[in-house]
Amino acid sequence: MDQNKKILVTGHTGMIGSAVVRLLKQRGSIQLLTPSHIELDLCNQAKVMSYFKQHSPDYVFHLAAIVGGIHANNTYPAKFIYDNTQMHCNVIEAARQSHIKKILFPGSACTYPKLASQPIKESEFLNGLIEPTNIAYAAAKINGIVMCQAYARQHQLNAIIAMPTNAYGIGDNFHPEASHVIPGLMKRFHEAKKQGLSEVVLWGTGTPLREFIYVDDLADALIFLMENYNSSEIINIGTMQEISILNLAQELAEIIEFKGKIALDATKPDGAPRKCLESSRLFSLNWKPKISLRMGLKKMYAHYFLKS
Ligand code: GFB
Repeated sequence: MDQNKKILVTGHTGMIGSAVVRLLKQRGSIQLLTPSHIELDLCNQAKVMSYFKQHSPDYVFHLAAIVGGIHANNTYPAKFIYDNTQMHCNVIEAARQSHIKKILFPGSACTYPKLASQPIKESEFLNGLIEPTNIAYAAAKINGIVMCQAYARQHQLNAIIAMPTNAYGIGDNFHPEASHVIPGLMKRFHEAKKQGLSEVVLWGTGTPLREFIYVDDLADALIFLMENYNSSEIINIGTMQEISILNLAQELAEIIEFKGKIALDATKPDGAPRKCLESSRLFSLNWKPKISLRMGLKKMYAHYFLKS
């Protein structure tokens, strides 16, 4: 990306958006556009159109989204589908009207079928039924992906679609019910250790397999794709390392030095049984993640809980 070009990052206060902004700033004097919610309400079509007209961004990372873990997805499906669809419809159409150079739209591993063959290749997209706990969020993301591909075909919009695996790290949400598994458990283990509790409860059976990417690696991959990838074919971003939720919990307990028991609450949903992305297309372009799960968990724990 040329240093004179303007880069718009929507969702710059979120976990992924703030990591992208951090990395872009480290690269020096690029012109970053990071409007606040008051400056730019992405759900308001007229405001999005006029913002694009006024600021003429060249590159757009559309990273604003309503996100949450399994419980939030299951509890607020209307918000997840309505806000997310509205935001990306407005942004993609404004991108077309203002002739931007390129837009990056992130899909999500949860748009793949619940029982997709593993590791999940890009060709699994729309090849089966979606996991019911996140159908509304996935449907919004599927709409965004298909919209990018339609705009690329009909209007030659340079829209690229990155499909990230589950991300975690600095900027994560620790809300006890709305969070994803890593921040949720990290906080519970930490509190349990502090209060001398003898047990921490995991949601579900502990058997689901997940792949996790540290947010700095994900941000690096998104910038890499913006600079090096020009196709509306979906491209996966993962680590190709998977772990069961129970093993993840044991790893966290070790890092946090929680010595009590890990119990299971099987009345809570497991979600997809396995979600590991086949990322060899990305790796063959010469991008690889740098931060192991253990390293990422330690960094995140130190950042949030070991501050003096
Ligand atoms: O992180 P998580 O909510 O995301 O849950 P998903 C992953 C697994 O961890 C599930 C289990 O099997 C949960 O049942 N789990 C155990 C917990 N304890 C906890 C806990 O304390 N909190 C949470 N949150 N989970 C989400 C989708 O699915 O993945 C979203 O709902 C999004 O749409 C996101 O795509 C990346 O991988 O199950």
